Amino acid sequence: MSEKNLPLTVIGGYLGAGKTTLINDLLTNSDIGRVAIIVNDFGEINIDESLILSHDGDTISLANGCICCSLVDGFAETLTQIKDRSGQIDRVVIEVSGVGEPRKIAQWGHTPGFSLDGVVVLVDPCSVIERSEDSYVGETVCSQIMGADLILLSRCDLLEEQEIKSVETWLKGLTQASVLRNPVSPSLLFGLDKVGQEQESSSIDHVSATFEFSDSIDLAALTLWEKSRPTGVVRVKGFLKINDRSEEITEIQMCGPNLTLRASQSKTQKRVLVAIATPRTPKASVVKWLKLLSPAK
Ligand SMILES: Nc1nc2c(ncn2[C@@H]2O[C@H](COP(=O)(O)OP(=O)(O)OP(=O)(O)O)[C@@H](O)[C@H]2O)c(=O)[nH]1
Ligand SMILES: [Mg+2]
Repeated sequence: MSEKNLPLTVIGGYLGAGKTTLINDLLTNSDIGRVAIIVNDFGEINIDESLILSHDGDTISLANGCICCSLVDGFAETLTQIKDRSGQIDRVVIEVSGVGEPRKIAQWGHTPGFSLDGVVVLVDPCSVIERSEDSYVGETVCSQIMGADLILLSRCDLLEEQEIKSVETWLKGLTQASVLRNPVSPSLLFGLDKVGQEQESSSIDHVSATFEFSDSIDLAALTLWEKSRPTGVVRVKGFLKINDRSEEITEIQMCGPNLTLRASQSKTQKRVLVAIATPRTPKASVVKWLKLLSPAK
């Protein structure tokens, strides 16, 4: 008996573009069937695995019938595990790390038992043009865009109409993919025409550092610490216990210049920050900065 192939959607886009937010919106707001989500995060500790709503451990069953897998065992092994449960799953969504090449990851959609449904790339219109011109990250940002079957603009809430339009015009010079502004109906993300092209890229690795905290942190110390961020650090995320805040664990998000704190929705008890910096940033400076936040004994 031949079973139907599971449609596989790849969601990419540069660090902090809004990939995990999109996946959580899909899980909470829509009826897209039972989804297996694979999270391929960058850094030693997979923060996104905890940021996916209702996640609880390496492989979980969600109330609405989704499972979430971290990539501890690699793609081939993870896809085999999903295929073994294919009767319980309607589709697969992969979040590629913010420095990864979604079009390359899309090759996994040709694994027996799966069919590539499309590559969606999130683009942050506030920063994309500047990043595309950066000598270290420009190639990564542009090849992510050129590999997309659909571009989804996040953070349109933060820009004027004219600014968004000029980013849309710029994107049309780079890709044939449709460009939509998030939020969109989930149905528009699936069953895409394959217009994305894989690029030859020689991009250099980003730098990541992780620090686990045993003590709670004062809010004032965090605010001060954030201002001493070394040049090159483009993304920080994780969880902390912060004095002066009522919740047990606070989610920390830093994308570009913005620091956001909110009560963690995750069941994780981790207190850990992952910082990611552009290629050639000295790792020692990032580690030293993370350690500065730890209260002196
Ligand atoms: N204002 C605004 N903030 C957003 C939007 N989308 C995401 N964010 C915020 O941007 C931050 C990063 O979002 P994520 O969804 O974690 O981004 P990501 O692409 O998964 O990040 P990485 O996995 O680290 O590459 C979070 O604080 C989000 O709440 C948006 O459309 N508007
Ligand atoms: Mg993410």
